[in-house]
Amino acid sequence: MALGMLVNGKWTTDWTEHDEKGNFQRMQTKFRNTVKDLKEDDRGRYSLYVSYACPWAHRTIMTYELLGLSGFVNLVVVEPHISEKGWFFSEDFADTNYSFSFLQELYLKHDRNYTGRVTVPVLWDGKKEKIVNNESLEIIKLFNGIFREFSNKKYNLFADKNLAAIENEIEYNYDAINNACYRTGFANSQKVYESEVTKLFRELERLDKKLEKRNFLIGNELSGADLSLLPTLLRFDVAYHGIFKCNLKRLKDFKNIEKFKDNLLDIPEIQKTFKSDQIKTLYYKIIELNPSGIVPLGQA
Ligand SMILES: N[C@@H](CCC(=O)N[C@@H](CS)C(=O)NCC(=O)O)C(=O)O
Repeated sequence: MALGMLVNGKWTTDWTEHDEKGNFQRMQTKFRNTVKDLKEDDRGRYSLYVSYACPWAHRTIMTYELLGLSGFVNLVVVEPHISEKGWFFSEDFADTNYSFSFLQELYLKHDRNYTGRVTVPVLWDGKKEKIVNNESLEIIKLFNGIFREFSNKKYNLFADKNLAAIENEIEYNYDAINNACYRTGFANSQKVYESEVTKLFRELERLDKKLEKRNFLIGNELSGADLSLLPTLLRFDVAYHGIFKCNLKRLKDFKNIEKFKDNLLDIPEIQKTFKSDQIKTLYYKIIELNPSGIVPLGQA
């Protein structure tokens, strides 16, 4: 199964995210709007469409849970793997807003001539019936920002005093680790793969050293920087080590990273979002990488 996208409202699988040298280049998300004011009346107006398996969506789910937004924003979860027509719903993973069968229907409800990828996460405005935003980092900032008034205010993931440091850390780790795993896994040539995997493990060594004497990436408290990195760490031994060939070592071999990951997983709101079976299913059903679609039984 090749990943598809919508072109002028029609589904096509005839596209690629690779350049001519075999490098993986992720297409930018299209919806980058914001929510300008929010009232008690807006309870139930917005929905967050996610997959527990997707690392970018996972950041938004963790933020949603940590801030206790479940009474205010609906959570809609897709099946944990991508069909020929993209993300889909089922009886167990139902679209509680429109009973759609495919996520692409939501994008088409926003714009019936939409051109672009059909990705999660999506923040949906059920009143205007429009997509607000489909970029994970912007969604978590909206949750921690304007939605904060309706949250439990237990965490401030983007504290003003640390904002620049948090943003820099997220940007650095995105390129060095989060997306580096994808560049390794989707490399289309031996040369690109070897170069990417080597760079990735160099960055993991650096991270392991950095975490030697600290529990959080920035300051002494949980921040958006930790939440942005964690989904990749949680997928590493479960999926990336095998399917993406990120296998110079296991993540377990990096003692400080492992401790950092385990400490974060001890937070109950984070623990409940970690669904390793759904993660394995998503990645091992990428037919381009695993033609049989067989999902391994073991845990790494
Ligand atoms: N930059 C986006 C990336 C989102 C993304 O790539 N999501 C993937 C799942 S891990 C997706 O929905 N892929 C489906 C597709 O491309 O067809 C974000 O951070 O929100």
